[in-house]
Amino acid sequence: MSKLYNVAVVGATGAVGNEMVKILEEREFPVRNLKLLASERSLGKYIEFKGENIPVEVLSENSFKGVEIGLFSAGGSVSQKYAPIAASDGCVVIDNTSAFRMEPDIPLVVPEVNPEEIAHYKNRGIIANPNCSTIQMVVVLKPIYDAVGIVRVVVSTYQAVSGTGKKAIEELAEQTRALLTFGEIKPKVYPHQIAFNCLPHIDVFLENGYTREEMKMVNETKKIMKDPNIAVSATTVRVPVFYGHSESVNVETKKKITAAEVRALLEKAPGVCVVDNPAQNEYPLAIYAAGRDETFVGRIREDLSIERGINMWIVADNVRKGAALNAVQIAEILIQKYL
Ligand code: 25A
Ligand code: L14
Repeated sequence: MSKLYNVAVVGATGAVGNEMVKILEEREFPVRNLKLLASERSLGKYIEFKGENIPVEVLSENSFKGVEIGLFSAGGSVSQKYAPIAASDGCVVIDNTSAFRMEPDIPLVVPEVNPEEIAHYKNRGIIANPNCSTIQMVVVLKPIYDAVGIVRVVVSTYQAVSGTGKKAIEELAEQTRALLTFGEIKPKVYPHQIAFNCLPHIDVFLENGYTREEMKMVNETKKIMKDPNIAVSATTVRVPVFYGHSESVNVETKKKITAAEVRALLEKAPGVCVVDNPAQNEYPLAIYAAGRDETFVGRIREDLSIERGINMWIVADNVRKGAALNAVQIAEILIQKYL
């Protein structure tokens, strides 16, 4: 019989943690024992895994004895504190927060792009899962980069509220209901009304005028693609969508490539699904990407304003490929090759 692993999900009752549990079951990850961890607020809750109701336990320093793989998604401060504790107990941490992503000795991995980096989990026992908007973009950029090189990327995002977690999903639903029934709304999670609105503001503003979400896209793209010379300019926008981030991406390539050539490249690319048939009104849409594993790309066309430019529309389920699925894919490679 093949080997089974003791797995812990930290933040199991959250939007991403819940999806991690589902994906472990769906993909038949070889789990011996599944430990569900969250804060005291979740005590008394159960989550179903393979037909069994598993009680949620309160995260503590002793949670990781005998655990081999820890999937973390409970926020940056939880990871800062508990990922090193887990690692010192011999648990390999796959961390969904931004806590460790830019640390040079911690691998930042998208399996379709840089799976070989997983080997460096040995440095600190931690592998970082990139930002959701970055993951879906680099999955599409990589084949283009390998074929013709990339000089510059200009991206604007249209991000779903599920990226912020459960409270934000509830906030969009409540505001929508209230506004349609002439009720009052009181923004809590976001600084302004999100229903029927777009907010050019994700994560906090930095001194350079960009948000931290925008700078994650800049810095993480360079690290994952292993090319500090790729210029990236990002504007990240929250839109009233529950699941699925959309992105308008403009790429300036080193060598000329046509739209047809890009389409042909992406049709063969792992994890990518080309949906590009404007004559039939077919292009990627968040409502169809939700619940799916692929990164969808369409509206592929040449940029008429420069010599070597391509425009695309890229959509993926931010909670799956953007977070939980990517983490489980990393875990799959980890056990196949290293554990
Ligand atoms: O701002 P931060 O700290 O960086 O956190 C960012 C948030 O983004 C989500 C996740 O939200 C996180 O809290 N997230 C993290 N990584 C992500 C990624 N890659 C990501 N989102 C997208 N992509 P979430 O609400 O979906 O999930 C939070 C989970 O973490 C557990 N948790 C929180 N603090 C913890 C902790 N676990 C251990 N120790 C801690 N200190 C959290 O469990 C959940 O599993 P919980 O028990 O705290 O919450 C269970 C339910 O309670 C509600 N709730 C949340 N906060 C409060 C609350 N109720 C009352 N008061 C609150 N303050 C939630 O609805 C939740 O369902
Ligand atoms: O850095 O609120 O992975 O949509 C990505 C989603 C931070 C929060 C990250 C959101 C998160 C963000």
